[in-house]
Amino acid sequence: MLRFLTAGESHGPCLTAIVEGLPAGLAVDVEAINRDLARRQGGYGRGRRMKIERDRVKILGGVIAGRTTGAPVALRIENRDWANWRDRWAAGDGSTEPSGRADSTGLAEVLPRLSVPRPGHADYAGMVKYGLDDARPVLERASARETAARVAVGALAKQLLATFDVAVGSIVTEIGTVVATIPGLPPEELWALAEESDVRCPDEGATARMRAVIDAAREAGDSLGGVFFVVATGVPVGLGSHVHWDRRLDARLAAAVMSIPAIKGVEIGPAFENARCPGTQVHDELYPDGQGGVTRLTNRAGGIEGGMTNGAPVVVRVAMKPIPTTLTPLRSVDLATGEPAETQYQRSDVCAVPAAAVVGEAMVAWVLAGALLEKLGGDSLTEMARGK
Ligand code: EPS
Repeated sequence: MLRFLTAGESHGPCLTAIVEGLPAGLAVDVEAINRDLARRQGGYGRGRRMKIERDRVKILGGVIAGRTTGAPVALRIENRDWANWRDRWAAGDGSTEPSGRADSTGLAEVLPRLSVPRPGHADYAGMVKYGLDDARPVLERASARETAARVAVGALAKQLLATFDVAVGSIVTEIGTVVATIPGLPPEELWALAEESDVRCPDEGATARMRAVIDAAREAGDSLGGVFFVVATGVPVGLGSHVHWDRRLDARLAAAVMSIPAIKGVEIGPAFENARCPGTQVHDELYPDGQGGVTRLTNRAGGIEGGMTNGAPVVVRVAMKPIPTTLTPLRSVDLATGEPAETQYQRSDVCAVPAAAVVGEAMVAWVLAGALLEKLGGDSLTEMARGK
């Protein structure tokens, strides 16, 4: 079983991930991981934090002489911003000892207490759930900073998939009210065009309009969400299974992608459009491919039928809500007094849809790598290849 855990706070010393279950013998390209980390940091609409960070991964276990050994892989990404926080965070003595203050976190002595939850953020439910009078510990872990660790993990999954000719990429198709027109090109060509756009959009005109609405949102002290696609190509038939709910690959993909902060909608293929059409216009008809197999002219199923991959590209469309931290205050309640209050601004991004698309790639790659490993079996890459 392939699994991973992450740990680390947004303004703590580092993010850590442990990946367990990778087969032995996978050549690990650290610079390819770093390239994905840089892609996630990019995107028009990011805030000042991204000027501080320069995410790079350190591998601390599970890889010897450039190859996985089958042991857990330990990854670390440092937070450069920690240098600006450690004194405040650790009560001035550089340690992580409690400050001795008699509130629920021990932090407020050195950091102002955040008692006004931001609507749309984890603040309110997290404070109530964990019995805190300060949102700081909640936002530290709810922060999308954690997704840097996921991108590093996902990059390992991509490297495993690549050895089986599976590729994963993403494009952004909407930011705010701007909807791109996507040229009818193969996924790889769309990905290459998206790489040239600082909003990850393969439509040049829409890229300019997306930048303009992000500028307008920044001016207005607001934030923007959007829509992106993650597509996987070269996926063999039969990953996942129809036989049990938790083995259905569409369900597993939806859960993984929905777990990315601010993601509120996940669609496989044009699912909502399909829901408005009769079945004869929806289902992808099969034709003999002339070599004893089948082919199709359409992919409205998004590459998944009956909870299994069907050999067509896996297409996942994702909706991201606008970031809940806005310069323009929203109405809330000060939980310290019970009185009405306005949210206080915390430094944040205006729009992180292009970054979320890269995180989406990581989560899709992760699920596909796990399903491939289940299908092929094996403790080493050689054994996996034998199962093909
Ligand atoms: C985030 C707030 C911002 C973002 C952050 C997510 O950070 P800060 O509070 O330090 O300005 O930049 O995203 C990242 C740090 C990242 O690496 O993606 C939040 O509140 O979720």
